[in-house]
Amino acid sequence: NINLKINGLDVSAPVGSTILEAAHLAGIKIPTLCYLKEINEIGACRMCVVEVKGARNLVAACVHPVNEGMEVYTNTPKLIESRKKTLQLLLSNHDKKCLSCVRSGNCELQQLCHEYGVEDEDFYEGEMNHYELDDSAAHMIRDNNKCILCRRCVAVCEKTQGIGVIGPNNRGFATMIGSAFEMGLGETSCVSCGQCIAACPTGALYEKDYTKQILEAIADPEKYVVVQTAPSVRAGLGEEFGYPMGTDVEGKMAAALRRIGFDKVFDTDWAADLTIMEEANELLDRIKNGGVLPMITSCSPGWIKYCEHYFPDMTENLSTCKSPQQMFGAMLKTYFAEKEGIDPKKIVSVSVMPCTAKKFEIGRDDQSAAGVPDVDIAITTRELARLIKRCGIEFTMLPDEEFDNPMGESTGAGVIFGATGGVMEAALRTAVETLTGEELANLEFTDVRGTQGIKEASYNVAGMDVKVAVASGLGNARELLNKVKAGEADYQFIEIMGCPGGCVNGGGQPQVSGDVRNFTDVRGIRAGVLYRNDAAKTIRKSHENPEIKKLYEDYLGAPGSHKAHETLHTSYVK
Ligand code: HC1
Ligand code: SF4
Repeated sequence: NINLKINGLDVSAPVGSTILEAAHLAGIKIPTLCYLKEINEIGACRMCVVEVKGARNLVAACVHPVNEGMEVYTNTPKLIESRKKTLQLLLSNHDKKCLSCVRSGNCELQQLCHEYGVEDEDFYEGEMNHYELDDSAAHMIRDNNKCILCRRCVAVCEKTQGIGVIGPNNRGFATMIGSAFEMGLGETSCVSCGQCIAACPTGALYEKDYTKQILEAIADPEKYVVVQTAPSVRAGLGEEFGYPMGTDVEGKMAAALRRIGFDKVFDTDWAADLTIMEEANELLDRIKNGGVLPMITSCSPGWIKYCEHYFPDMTENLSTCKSPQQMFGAMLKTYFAEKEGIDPKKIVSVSVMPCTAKKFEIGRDDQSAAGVPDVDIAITTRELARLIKRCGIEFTMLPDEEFDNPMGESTGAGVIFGATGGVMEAALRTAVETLTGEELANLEFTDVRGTQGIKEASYNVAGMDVKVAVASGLGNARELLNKVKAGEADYQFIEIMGCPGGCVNGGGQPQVSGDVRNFTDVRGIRAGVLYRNDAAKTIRKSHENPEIKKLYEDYLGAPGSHKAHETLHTSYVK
């Protein structure tokens, strides 16, 4: 360890720590803005400056390593004045429409201005840039008038996702973040993952909001409006209402949706169980009949788009299963509509997702089982929180309520879909029991759990070696797929999720500010909600879901049947 003094306090920190990390260990917060741990460590914004005894200039704590005997000061008047000036300079070229800003209340720039007493927003008056909004992508808006050039989005897109469709254009005062040749984001190979939104400290990046359309549909007596909620929404939504990260708000969420006025409050988890039935069947079929292996999961639309753009020769490896969101919509407008005698054209199918790519997925081809789109509106967890607040619902005072039946019934296998490795574990629970014909002694496949970017495991099932791999975050996916292509691995089944950690860390989840994110295992804490939810269920295997069994008996026949193929499977473009 290295011993140093921070603000006169003795501090000991591991070798290689930065001043920022050492201060954190000692309970001292140094403000940051451009810094994202392991993603954007460029020391550019100057918010984290500190004084080091003997050093001539102020140093950036986020990148400066600690040395033995170092004396650091983090909150002298000089530093506070310097940070204030930095903020004033940022504001001098910032569209300060804070009242209506989507990030008002959790904007990191606003928070710092507040903390540093920046009372004169127009201190440096002068020329300002004016940019057109970029609304060309299906899922998001880019508003460069609120961009502070921190480059967090650029780094996430490039490093974490390995995509790199945004970067700085021009120089000096004219510098702006955008795509090459100033193309609209929608014209690039952006995969709609929304990880850039999650990384943005201000209101420069945000999802396309469809809350208004939902309220209009609900108010229309001609419409039958049904909502489904993704596994991960219950693991994140509470953060918007002051609950600590890691709180399961499933019951309150169902109650809130009912009070908003949806005709049925259903659960994507039900469709996740259905996905497992179809996907496990497809896997066993490919293994037995010489189909293309490894088979790769297809629930994450950011991943699907990535595969189509960057690994077009591997689209045959993708499972043909629609995602649970789309399977849900398909069954809603066919099975449920027929059963209840409702015209599918009158149904408005709404999904709440931790994901922005789901907004893109609903418009894909071959996603309309009843001749109308399976899902009409996909909103994020953040939009749902907005909707709840706009409807005057006191979330914390709500009772816990249940989902409606039949499409609200789910098993523990369905809920773990939201964590990396969860789809794999759910599929294994069903595939192994189908292969062996015996009940699993232990249904927790812990090798595929955890937040590592790439995981591998091998299981001996009925005398056969089944090799599997799991990757989350598209940079990790690329690494894994290159291994497969180079013949260095012979998996039969791979799970890939577009966002690092899986859906719990999706681009549509509640914003987590940089200073929290840098020192918190957000993915692990939210995933914990799903694993506890699973462990508390009496039924934990998809093939034992009574409502799914009934769906097959009454409507689909068997997994992989003609009808199942017509409604629940899809195709890809190369
Ligand atoms: Fe996901 Fe899925 S788990 S993709 O990560 O397969 O978004 O939560 O809804 O569709 O079920 C997201 C989450 C979600 C689908 C399921
Ligand atoms: Fe990059 Fe994803 Fe943002 Fe698109 S949505 S610009 S792929 S980080």
